[in-house]
Amino acid sequence: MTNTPTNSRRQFFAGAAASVAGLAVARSALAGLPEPVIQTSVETAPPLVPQTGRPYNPVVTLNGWTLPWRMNNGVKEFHLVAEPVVREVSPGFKVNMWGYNGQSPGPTIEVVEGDRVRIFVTNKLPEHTTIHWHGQRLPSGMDGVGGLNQRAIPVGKTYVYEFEARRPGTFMYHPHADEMVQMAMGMMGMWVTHPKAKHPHISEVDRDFCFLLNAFDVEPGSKTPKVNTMTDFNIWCWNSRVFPAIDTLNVRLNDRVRIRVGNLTMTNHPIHLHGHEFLVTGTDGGPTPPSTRWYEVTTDVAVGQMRQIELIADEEGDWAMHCHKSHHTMNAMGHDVPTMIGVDHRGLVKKIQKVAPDYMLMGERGMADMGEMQMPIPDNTAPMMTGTGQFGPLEMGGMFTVFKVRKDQKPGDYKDPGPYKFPEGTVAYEWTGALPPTPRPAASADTTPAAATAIKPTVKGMSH
Ligand SMILES: [Cu+2]
Repeated sequence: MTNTPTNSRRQFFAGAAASVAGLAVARSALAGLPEPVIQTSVETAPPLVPQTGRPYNPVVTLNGWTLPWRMNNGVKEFHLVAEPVVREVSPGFKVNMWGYNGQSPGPTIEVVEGDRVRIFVTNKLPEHTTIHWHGQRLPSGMDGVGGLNQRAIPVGKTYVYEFEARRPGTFMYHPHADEMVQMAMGMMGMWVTHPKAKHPHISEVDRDFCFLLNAFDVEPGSKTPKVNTMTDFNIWCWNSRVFPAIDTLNVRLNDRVRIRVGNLTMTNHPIHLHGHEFLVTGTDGGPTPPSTRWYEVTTDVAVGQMRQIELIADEEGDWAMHCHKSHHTMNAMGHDVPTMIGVDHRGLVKKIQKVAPDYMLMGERGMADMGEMQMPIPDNTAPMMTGTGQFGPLEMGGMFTVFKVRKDQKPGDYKDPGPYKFPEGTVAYEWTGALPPTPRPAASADTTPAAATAIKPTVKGMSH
């Protein structure tokens, strides 16, 4: 392939003063665009150790992968293909999405601060698209807002983005054309720019994980997300997967661990880790100055934000890591269900079953039965509360996984070590001694509704 002088390309992209020769060179360069790498596996790929370009310590994308590149005359060249894909959100639950290179989310792009990057984007969607490189410093014409910064990429065409990765940090990419539909269909990916040298605010870590928070609205039994949903999504994902299909984060005891999280849903997610405290070492704007950091166990990731957290994994065990909005750790659920706790339903079920033989009553003792019940659900639907641990059902779904800390996990080994072997005498246990008498109120509970006393404001000119 012909090496392209940077100057001619710059002129070509500027669209001004491009000589005929410059155009010819640019065209021949495009003719030799890198072969796209396609990945359809939902497995977490091992870290992609750089074979060319400057060295760095690669990240691991949960249930994802890093896009390989080629070096062309000192420029890192990537090829993204925007296309319809089928994503297995959990076993038995496949969703028609739009994504990149065989997956939603698309592959993670990893570069080094100061790298010159050229990204070819081929549009195989049924409509136009663009890519916005969320959070990057770059020339305005490379920012990817359709209509504002560039023409949208027509169906079947390939556009080229080219810029220098100017600052280290955690970034995202997503379309900025028919954005609501294209993001609702799963078009997004992560971008990590590693520091070019030791950075005073970026520590070297033993494990570096990343994933995106994303959400879909898929009606039970259907396969394609509803694209006009604004906030009422029902499938809460990490990298388009739900518990128990989100891979666990497996680390060695005393590892320094960094976890990078980006939020491309339409609501905030308080991300909570059990058993450890962490520092927020990076935000959308890059690494945080150490004087601004404090320890937390939950950090809120708002819409469009990125957060990097860091910790020393110094407590062995199986530790839950999840969004703390409890309805985000469930799969598709009907929420127009009345609260049944405490309702006396004796005799009711049989009466209803005379007209509706499949009728089941749920919730009179809470909803925990849902975790055990093999209730018939429509085909291609993730169970609402699921997953089984060594002690029974977890009754979880959605944005939940496990942070596994083991002293015998090998350095650099990301494989799931299996369930934690709890040392003798360290698990919550049943009290088998005598119980004190349980105090009960003398009379039955008062079920009279509390009298409501309302004081209506009197506003001149208003009547109720
Ligand atoms: Cu959440």
